[in-house]
Parts: sequence; structure tokens; C-alpha cells
Amino acid sequence: MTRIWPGVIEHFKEFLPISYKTPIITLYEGNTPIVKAENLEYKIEKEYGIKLNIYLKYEGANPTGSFKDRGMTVAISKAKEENSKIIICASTGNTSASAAAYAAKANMRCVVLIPYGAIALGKLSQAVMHGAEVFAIKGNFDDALKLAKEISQKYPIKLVNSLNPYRIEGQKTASFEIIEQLGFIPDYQFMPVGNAGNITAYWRGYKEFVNLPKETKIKKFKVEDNKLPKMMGFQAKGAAPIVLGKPIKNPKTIATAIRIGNPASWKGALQAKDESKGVIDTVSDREILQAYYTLSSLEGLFIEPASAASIAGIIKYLKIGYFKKFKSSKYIPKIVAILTGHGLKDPDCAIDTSKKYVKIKKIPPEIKTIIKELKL
Ligand code: AN7
Repeated sequence: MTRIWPGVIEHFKEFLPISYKTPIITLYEGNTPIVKAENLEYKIEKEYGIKLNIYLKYEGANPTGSFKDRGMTVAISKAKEENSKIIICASTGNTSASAAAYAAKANMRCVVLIPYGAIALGKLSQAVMHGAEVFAIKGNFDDALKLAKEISQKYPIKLVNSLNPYRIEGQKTASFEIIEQLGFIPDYQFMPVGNAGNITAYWRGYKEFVNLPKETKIKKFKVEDNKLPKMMGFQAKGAAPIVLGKPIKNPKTIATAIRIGNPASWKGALQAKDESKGVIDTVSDREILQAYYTLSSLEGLFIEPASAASIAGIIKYLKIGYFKKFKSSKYIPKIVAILTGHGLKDPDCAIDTSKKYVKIKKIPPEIKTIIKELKL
């Protein structure tokens, strides 16, 4: 137990389905940095003539390198409370890394179903090192999720995908945390959408906050705001079933984390969009990769391609004139961008993408060559 940050269950206990009987399985997730994107804001003002306040919520700083840990600590703690011995998930990578880590901590077996050849190297290395039993399915994520669901219905194996309601409950803590860190509710939230659990969870979190008694808001959060953010969710163009309005058989995108054709929380995403008067829209792989390099090189936060959909969304919406009303107003809108996963998850994509921008130079071991190349 640490006195500094006790993890999301302990910190947000009163908002979670936790009792004195629940054994708390934690890796001290949460309390992730929120970083003002000053360099990106400057670039945007120069290029589009619009001032934005952009706050980056760096979920890659969670113990397994993604936002999944917030939900997993609750799902695994409840599974432990219910005496489950074995858990299962389908995953594009991050859920499996998180499930494997928390199952290890809880002394449980963890079964992982992943699409064959389609998950990033870092994520796979996590699952195997945490001792998960990994099955690579000749099919995509949607096929794997169907199998995981069916197995959990027929055998005493607990499903820890976001169909498990405790996952969403845990993930909603991110909204509380953003409000607590910023001291206000943002005007817009930009985020990637894959299986759509996260946008569902954030929206629930914001709504629950706004409905808290005024005294709780002030006492715990020192915030009185009541205005909900607009939820701006982005799918990859080749994997955008919610935008198209129908499931996709063969979703395609470089951002493997969100290569999902039939999202489990489809309804939750639409509800977040409709109730908040936000959008669910697409960004292309080109836009994703550009934002991926821009953010990492400008802000010093290394993110994975799926997380770059948040930034690509902001740039796309600047381009289509969505923020143009702020050109002539004094008000500078407050935007939070969720950076869902760490860049180290997918080193192959980072090396490939960077080749367009920087060359690694092979040189003899001499100072004069280095100095010459630096063109000081
Ligand atoms: C980095 O790990 O679905 O819309 O199986 O890893 O809640 O699905 C991951 C999804 C965004 C999309 N960013 O979130 C999985 C999985 C990253 C992700 C998403 C994922 P959801």
C-alpha cells in the first residue's frame, strides 16, 4: 500500500461497485499525466489562425502502457471476489496485456485470443511474459470476441472484455480524474473509437460527475462546473462501422488496436455522440500516421498509432472549419485529447513511420563526421 497514489479503486471507491469484501487487485494504475500541448497549440495557431487549449491525457503512463488498466483493476478484483480462477479476453493487444498482468497479480489463469499476425509486438510480448495462455486465431478481432464470449458462457471462465460491466465502471474514472486534475470540465474530448467501450465509459463518467451533489463536487474535486463536454470519437477510415452504420467484415487500418468491424459498445458510442452533440467520424491512415509523428516529435509523449486518431481528429476538424467560430471570439476552447496507449507498444510502426521524417545515418566512429553532418 502506498500513501501517495493508491490506484483507481481506492481513490474513486465511492463511485465504484466495490464493497469491504472486494479484494483490491491493483498495480497502482491511474493518476496519469495531463500535459498542456503548447508546441502543438503554437503550430495550430500559426497554420489555422485559431487558438486552442489542448490538454493531453497520457494514458500510456498506466502500468501496462494503456488505459485498459483502469477497467482491468475493477474487473479482476470483482472476478477475485466472485472466486473466479480463470479469465478470458479477445484483444487487439492492449486488453490482453492488461488482463495478463492483473491476472498474474491475482494468481489467476489468463486466456487470450488474438487475431493471428495482427497485434503489435510490444503487446504480445507483455501477454506472454505475464504468463497468459495465448491463442492466435485465424480470423480478426470480431471472430475472437465471439469465441471468447461463447467460451465464457459455457465454461467457468470469466470474460474481461468491456462486455464485462466492471470494465466500463473502472474506465469511467478517467473522466473524474481529468476534472480533478484540470479543475474544470473540458469543452471537447477527442478520442479513438474501436470496440467503443472507452467512449461509453468516459461519457458515463462525465454524466455521473455532473449529477453529483454540489457539495461532493466542491469538497472532493474543487469544481462546480456543470457543462458536459462534446464527445468527439474517431474511427480509422478502413474500420469505421459506426460511421458507416453497419458492421464491416474485413476491417483494415495501420492502427491495429482499433481494427474492429463490429464494436461491442456500438450503442454506447452513439449515445455519447447524440447526448453530447458530438461526432463519431473517420480519420484516414495517412492522417493517423501524420498525427502520430507530429505529436511524438512536438510534445515528447510517445503514443501508439490508434492514440494518434485523437490528434488526427483535431487536425481534421480544424481543416473542415469546425472551430472557425473561435477565430473571432475571445474564448479559447478547452480540448482534452485522450492518448490511449504508449508508443513502445508498436516499435515496428514507429520505425517505419519515422523513415519518412528522419534518416539514421551510418558513419565511421569519428567526431568530424558527426559535426559535419550536424551543420552547426
Ligand atoms: C491504444 O485491446 O480493443 O473503443 O482489445 O488499444 O474502448 O475499444 C483496444 C482498443 C484505443 C479503442 N486506443 O478503445 C483491445 C482493444 C488503444 C486501444 C482503443 C484501443 P475502445
